[in-house]
Amino acid sequence: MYTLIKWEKEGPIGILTINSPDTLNALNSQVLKELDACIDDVLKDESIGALILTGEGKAFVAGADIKEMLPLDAKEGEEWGANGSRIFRKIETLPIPVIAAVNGFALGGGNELAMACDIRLASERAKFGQPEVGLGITPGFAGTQRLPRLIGPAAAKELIYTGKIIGAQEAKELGLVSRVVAPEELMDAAKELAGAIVKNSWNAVALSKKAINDGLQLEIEDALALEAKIFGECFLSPEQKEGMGAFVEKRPAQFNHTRRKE
Ligand code: CO8
Repeated sequence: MYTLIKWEKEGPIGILTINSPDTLNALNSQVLKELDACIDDVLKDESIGALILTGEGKAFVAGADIKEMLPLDAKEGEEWGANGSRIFRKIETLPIPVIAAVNGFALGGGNELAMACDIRLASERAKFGQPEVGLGITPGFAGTQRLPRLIGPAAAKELIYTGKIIGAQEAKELGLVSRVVAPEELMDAAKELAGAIVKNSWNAVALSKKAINDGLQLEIEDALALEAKIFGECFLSPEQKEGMGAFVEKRPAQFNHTRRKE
C-alpha cells in the first residue's frame, strides 16, 4: 500500500518509518502524501495508543525535497509550505502521543517533522538544523514557529540565521531533544517509552496532551480555566472510576483502553 514509508504495529504501538534512504528520506510530494494517508489511518485505528516516527538509513529526514522545490513560483511555494504544515499539524494534534526516534539527519523539514511530535529521542548520530537560509528560503513547515516555542527565540534565531548543523548532545542542551542514546538502543528506548505511556489511561494521556498543547497558546488565566475544564472532563470517563477505584481497593488498575472521543 505504501511505497516510501513503512508501517508496522507492535500491539498498541504504531511505528511509521520514512523509507526512502537513497534520498535521505527527503520529503517529496509522494512521501508527504503517504505520510498524510498513514496519519489518517492512525486516527481511524482506535487500537493504537502511541506512535513512533523514525527514518530508514542514515537520516531521519534530510528536509523537504530540494530538487522538487527548485522550480516553484511564489504561489506554488506557499502551497507547498501550507501542505506540509497541515500534515505536521495533524501529527501534532493526534489524540495519542507521538515519539520521534531521530536516528540521523533531521534537517529543515526533518527537524520540523520531529518538532511536530510530542517527544524527541535522539541517536548519538543524529544531527539537527534549519539550513534553509543557505538555500535562499525560510523554514516553511513551521520551523519559525515551533523552534522558538521549544527552545526560546534567541537560540532558535541563532540556529535559523546561521543554518548551522548541531549534534545530538547540543540539541539536548538546547531542549530540542529529551534524551540521547546509543544508535542501537534508539528503537528500544522509543518502544519502552511508548510502552510506559500506553499502560496508563489513554483518555487521560490524550486530555493531558490537549491541555498542554492548547494551554501553551493561551494567557495563563485562560490556560488555567482550560485545564480545569479538561480535568472535569476526566470524570466522565470509566477510566477515572477504574483508576481511582483501583487505588482505593489497593489493586492494579485494569484499563479498558479506549480513545477519547471529541
Ligand atoms: N532534497 C532532495 N534530495 C536530497 C536532500 C533534500 N533535502 N537531502 C539529500 N538529498 C539527496 C542528495 O541529493 C543525494 O542524492 P543523489 O545521490 O541523487 O545526488 C542523496 O540524497 C544523498 O545525499 P548526499 O550525497 O548529499 O549525502 P551526504 O551524506 O554527503 O550529505 C547531507 C548529507 C549533509 C544531509 C546533505 O545531503 C544535505 O545537505 N542535504 C540537504 C539538507 C537540507 O538543506 N535540508 C533542508 C531542505 S529545505 C527544507 O526542508 C524546507 C522545508 C520547508 C519547505 C517549505 C517550502 C515552501
